[in-house]
Parts: sequence; C-alpha cells; structure tokens
Amino acid sequence: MTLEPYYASESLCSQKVKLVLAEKELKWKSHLINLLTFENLQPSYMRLNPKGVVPTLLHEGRIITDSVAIMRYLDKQFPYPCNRAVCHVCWRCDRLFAVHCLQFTTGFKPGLLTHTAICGRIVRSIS
Ligand SMILES: N[C@@H](CCC(=O)N[C@@H](CS)C(=O)NCC(=O)O)C(=O)O
Repeated sequence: MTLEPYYASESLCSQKVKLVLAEKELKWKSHLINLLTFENLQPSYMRLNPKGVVPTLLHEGRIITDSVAIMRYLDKQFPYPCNRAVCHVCWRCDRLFAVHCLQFTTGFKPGLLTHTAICGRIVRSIS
C-alpha cells in the first residue's frame, strides 16, 4: 500500500525521512505541509499528528509520527538488500542521518554519500 509522508520542505526532520525513502527507492504520495501558513495546526493534520509537527507517515492504516520512529519503521518494513547485521550498526546511529541531511540540503550529491557508523566504521556506500 502507498507510503504517504506528510512533510515540510524547510524541515530537517522531514528531510531525514525523505532521504531514507530516496535511498530505498520507495514510491510515495506527497503531502507537502506549509508551516508558514500553519497548515500543520489545521484540524485535518492534527488528527494525524496531535503535536502539530512534521513529519508524519501514513502506511497501511498506521500513523507513525517522529522522524526517527518513521526511519526505523521504513527500515523494518523495507530492509536494505545488504547485510542486515551491518545495517543494524548503521541504524543505531541517528546522528549519521543528521550529517547526511545537512549534506543533502546543501546540494551534496546523495549518490556520493557514505554511511558511516558512529564508531567511524564505513558500513555502506551508495553508488
Ligand atoms: N521529534 C520530532 C520533531 C518534529 C518537529 O519539531 N518538526 C518541526 C519541523 S523540523 C515542526 O513541525 N515544527 C512546526 C511547529 O513547531 O509549529 C521529529 O523528529 O519528528
């Protein structure tokens, strides 16, 4: 069933989720939320995310809030086709994605990004 992320373009938390969707090459239906017009505080969105923040993910009737919870959910539902033990090391490190997103939003070519665990070990490269 369709993945439906609700996100805002200027939100780093949203970028983290979009980066995972892109890395996993998942198809998704866009729900762009405009924070500047307080769309996140509209009742229709608050029903999905009572805190009124982005991102939120809708998938198969489930509503997942919080960017890290969404990233973990996506990884569980759509595992990387690489060694899971290695990926687990990677997924313990939330800081990893903050670094990636910074590079992502500043125009760093995502294809050149490298997953590096907090211990400094390179666990996966995206080519
Ligand atoms: N811990 C949450 C934080 C979510 C959050 O604070 N999102 C910000 C954008 S990055 C937001 O929606 N702000 C809107 C507001 O506070 O009105 C997550 O990681 O998803």
